[in-house]
Amino acid sequence: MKECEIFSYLKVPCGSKIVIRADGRNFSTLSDEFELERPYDENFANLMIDTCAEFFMEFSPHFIFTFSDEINILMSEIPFNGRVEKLNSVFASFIAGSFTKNILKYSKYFPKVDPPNLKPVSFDSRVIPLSDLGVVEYFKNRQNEAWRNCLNGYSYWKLREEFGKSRAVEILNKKKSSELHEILFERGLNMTEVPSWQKRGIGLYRKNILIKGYNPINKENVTSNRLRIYKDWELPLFDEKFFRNTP
Ligand SMILES: Nc1nc2c(ncn2[C@@H]2O[C@H](COP(=O)(O)OP(=O)(O)OP(=O)(O)O)[C@@H](O)[C@H]2O)c(=O)[nH]1
Ligand SMILES: [Mg+2]
Repeated sequence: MKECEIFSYLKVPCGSKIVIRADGRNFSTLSDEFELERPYDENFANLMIDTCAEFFMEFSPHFIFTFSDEINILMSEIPFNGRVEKLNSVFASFIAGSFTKNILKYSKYFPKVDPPNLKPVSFDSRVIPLSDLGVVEYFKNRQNEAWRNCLNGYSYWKLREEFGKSRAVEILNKKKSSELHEILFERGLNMTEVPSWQKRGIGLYRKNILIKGYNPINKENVTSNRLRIYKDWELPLFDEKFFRNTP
């Protein structure tokens, strides 16, 4: 029957890098059930980041970019012999398991969550093979999506407070981004003051961090460099230089 497992032969093209994009299933419902702050909830962002960090420790990717309920993972060394079925199923299940476990850590911030009755969360996953240039374009594109999401999210929730759901959707229909800025500005929100992580997303990568210590033998303070997983809440706009300099 092995010959019936036709998709198990599907592999990532030789020599290419890949991005795996995982996305939370039905997180609009989850955000209502957890009563997340709108449009952004910092505890939810931390929960996503802890999940990304756990993934980093397990699979050593090159870079992770997350915003909203999506996680973009850049791998240059590809495990499972590049088998697409393995990559999608193992990564999505690891992320879902880690996220579900980490909810317990944050449950005090989500009073509506009842740990014994917690429903398992699931993520979908897709594999995207990319060239070096394609990697930069891909992440620029996702960062633009984070920005659109941010502008639309603030506009929608501001208008919804004032006019209710259907009228807010009607007003927002086909508005240009300059008009959205205007709508928000008139209501006292200047987008330049919105935190960077909401506009540009959050990145995880390895970074040399200076560690201060004390050498008891020489009785002197010492410093050393260690490669640590760095959680970047202040990402720049992505460009080639960013990906060249990320270790
Ligand atoms: N309130 C709140 N909601 C969030 C936050 N981050 C993500 N979300 C929710 O997550 C959803 C993510 O969008 P989608 O992935 O398109 O929606 P989905 O319901 O997960 O749909 P599928 O991915 O197709 O299953 C948003 O629509 C929000 O409802 C947050 O910080 N606060
Ligand atoms: Mg989703």
